[in-house]
This record gives sequence, structure tokens and C-alpha cells, in this order.
Amino acid sequence: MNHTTTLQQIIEILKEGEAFILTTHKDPDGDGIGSMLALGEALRDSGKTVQLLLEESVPSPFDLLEGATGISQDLSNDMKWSGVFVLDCADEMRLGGLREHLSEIRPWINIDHHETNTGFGDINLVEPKASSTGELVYDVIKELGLPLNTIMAENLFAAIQTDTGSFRYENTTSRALRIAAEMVDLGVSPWQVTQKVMDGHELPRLKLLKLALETIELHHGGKIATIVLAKDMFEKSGAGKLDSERFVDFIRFIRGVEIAALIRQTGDGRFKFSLRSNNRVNVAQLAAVFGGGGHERAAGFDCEGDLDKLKESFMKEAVRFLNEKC
Ligand SMILES: [Mn+2]
Repeated sequence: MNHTTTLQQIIEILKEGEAFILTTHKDPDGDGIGSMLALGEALRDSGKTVQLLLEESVPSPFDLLEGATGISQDLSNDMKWSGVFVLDCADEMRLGGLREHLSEIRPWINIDHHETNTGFGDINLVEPKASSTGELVYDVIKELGLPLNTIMAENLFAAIQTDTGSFRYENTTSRALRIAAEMVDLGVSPWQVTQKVMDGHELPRLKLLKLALETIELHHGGKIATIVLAKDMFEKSGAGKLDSERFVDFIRFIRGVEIAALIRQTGDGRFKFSLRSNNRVNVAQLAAVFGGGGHERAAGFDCEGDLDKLKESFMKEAVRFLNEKC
């Protein structure tokens, strides 16, 4: 189904329904939270009852976004819900416990830009060419014919900014920049949003970075770089799991590197690989070999086992991808 027809279907559902739940993937990022807040505000503006729902509390620094205090962890049961908007979520497993919890409420409207999106929704507005889910939420709000207020504008800007690495990554299209510029015309200060969502870090993050940088390894003639974050590093530094956001960029931008992998220990013998590539390798496909997914230049997967063995099998596949593409 094409983009415009799907958008019209969404508008129909919004016209008919009275009350909607909005959510995003677990360990949410700026795009997920920003999209929720912007769309939530728009639906409220058009007279709907809205519940912004997450399994856990809003992670820092996104709790600083306009409207973030309106996100809750409890689903109101006395409401007759007309649908669920699942935002920026490549597959339903990434909803964690909410997947079960929301399964009875239909339809599910899946709005996302991950190339590996499974199309799990009853309606799927999935556009891998979009810089961010925020860009698609912008389309929905425009299709609704609603004027954007400052809360919507700030959150859409933050969604696009965070997913494009502050307008630097390959997904920084002229359209993403134009929408961002429109938000600035509406009163958004890029500097203020940057201070909130990009630079709003606390000291433990830098302590964790210091430990992480000591683990840098280069492989395959400097084309693959890795960094390992063991569990005890989080304890030592006092950092939380989200404090390692974008650490992978430090190794990605070493000259000559094509694939960067940040390996974070998530439990005993459990690890999450976050992958980035610079020019050639499709890391969404590389991650898919290990049961994960994502975007062409940013993807990831979870795995279990002995770290050295996991690294070895990852390296084997990564080299295979490099040899095919480079
Ligand atoms: Mn996104």
C-alpha cells in the first residue's frame, strides 16, 4: 500500500475513534519519545483522549522534553480504547511486556522507518527512506490538517535531530532539514534542544566513556572497530545502560573504519551488539544474520554465550560482508 493511502487510512481511524494509546520500543530513544509526545499532543488537540504509555519510566535525558511528564507506566482500564499507535518499533518483540498487555486492543498502527520492520501492525506506515519516525509523525499531523504548536515542534525537531546524529548521518535528507527548519520557524531553538537531548549528560557517562575507550580494538586491517562495555564498568562508573548511547560513534569515526561494533553486556553471558557502518556495509543485514535488525547504517542484535566466541563469530560474518562490499 502506498504512503498516501496508508496516511488516509490512519486519518479515518483517528476520525472514528475517541481514545488512543501511544507507545514506542523498550529502551526508547529521542525519536521514539519525541514521536510519542508530538503525536500525542496533536491527537489531544483534535479532541481525542490520549494515553502515552511506556513499560518503564522515561529515560534521561528525554525526560526533559516538553510534555514528557505526561508519559505513564499504568494503563487505564476503564477506557474503551480505539487503537494503539506503535512508534519507531521495528518488531513487536521490542515492545517487551507491553506486547501482551496491549494485544487485545485493536487496531495497531505501526509507524516506523526501520528497513527491517516486520509489518506487525494492522496498519503499517513504514517508510525506510524517512530520516526518523518523527518525519512520519509530521506527515500524520499535516494530513490531520492541524497547526503545529511549540510542544509538537520541539518534539519533532528532537526526534529528527537525535536520529540523524544532529543532522550528520547519511539519513540527513533535504526533507529532514526542511522539516527541522520549519520547526525552527515555529519557535524551536536548536541550541536549547541540543542542550536537553544531546548534551544533557551527567558525570557517570564520562566515567563510563573513559573505561570504554580503553577497550578499543581494531580488526581486519583497521576496517572493523570494537568497544566492549562489561557490566562492572557500569557499576564502577555509576552509569546507566543509556549512558553508553552514541559511544559507538567514537570508534566509527576512526579513519579507515567501515564497521563499528559496541558490545554491551546486558546480563550474565548476555550481550547486545550495536553496529554502525560508514559507507558500504548494510549492518541491518549483518545484524539479521544474528537475529537482529535496524537500519542500513545503524543496527543491532542480542546474543548469549562466551564473549570471545561471540566476537569471533561476529568477526567472521563482518569480514564476509566487508569482502562482498569493499
Ligand atoms: Mn528512529
